[in-house]
Amino acid sequence: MKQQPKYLFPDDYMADPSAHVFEGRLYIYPSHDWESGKPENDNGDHFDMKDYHVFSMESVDGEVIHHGEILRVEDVPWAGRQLWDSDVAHKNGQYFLYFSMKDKTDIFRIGVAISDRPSGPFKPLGNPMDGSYSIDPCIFEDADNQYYMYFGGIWGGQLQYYRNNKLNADVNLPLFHEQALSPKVARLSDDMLSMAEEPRDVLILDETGQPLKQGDTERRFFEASWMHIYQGKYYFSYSTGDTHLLCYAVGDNPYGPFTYQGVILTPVVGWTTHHSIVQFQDKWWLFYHDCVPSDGKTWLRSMKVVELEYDDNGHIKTIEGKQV
Ligand code: FUB
Repeated sequence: MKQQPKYLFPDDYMADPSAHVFEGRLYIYPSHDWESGKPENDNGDHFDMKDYHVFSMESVDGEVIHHGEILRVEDVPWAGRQLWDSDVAHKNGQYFLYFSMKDKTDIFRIGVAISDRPSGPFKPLGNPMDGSYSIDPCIFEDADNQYYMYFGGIWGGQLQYYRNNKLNADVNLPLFHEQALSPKVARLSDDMLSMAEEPRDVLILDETGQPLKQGDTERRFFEASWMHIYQGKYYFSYSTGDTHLLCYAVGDNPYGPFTYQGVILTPVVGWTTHHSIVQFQDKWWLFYHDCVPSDGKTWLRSMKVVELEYDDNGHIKTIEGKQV
């Protein structure tokens, strides 16, 4: 029988869950929401998170183990504020936590922290990754054991202030009829600590092969990149932000281009929507969050899981975000 949505950790507010199978267990790396009292605005100041925690499960039906705190703002030498979405990758017995945080000048960068266990704690490097910017790192290991980092987010995620990977005081969001801003992807170096190449645009195309436009707000990229492979195809999924949808696009390789396919999750209760997709014990799972337990406070989100299904053509069946 299909698994219904369930909350994973009712004791505290956790969001942006990145799920991976490590050492035969399912590990979840969320953001840790709390009531900071910061005003709500389009820069996302109300998402003022100051630490990360990690969770694991032996099975999706089983007990959720809380392994505790794994990294705090004050542990990071270059820290400014706001620990936003993170992800973890495993290579050669080491675990690498990639995290979004503003530096001391209030610019979002991507940091790396290392542990020899998936449950942490993680020790941060002294500086953010060279050339990193914006938010929401997703680390994808391809079948040939190369690792790729997808990242980016507009509005509070600051992606609109960059062109050709450079901060540019003269730019902002494209106009309605112009090509949408693309998320970014770069292959990682062998030691996992830097990008082995300049970040490239992840192009998302419509059904005629044209890049999506900025005004196509129900399909264009906003934030929350995720990548998985299903039946040999590369599924790039993301949030449309201000239209509150989780969508996906399919391509033939990790760089794309990707052709838009449809909606994975309709709007949840709350402003943001953010997810990960993982295969575990012969089923596919969507990890996500909503704000039902906090009565709709968008900065106090709770992580959930629901089974994700494909049809015979490899299309993801749309899930209703507001089901209980
Ligand atoms: O949790 C802070 C930010 O909210 C994430 O980085 C975004 O993707 C959105 O979920």
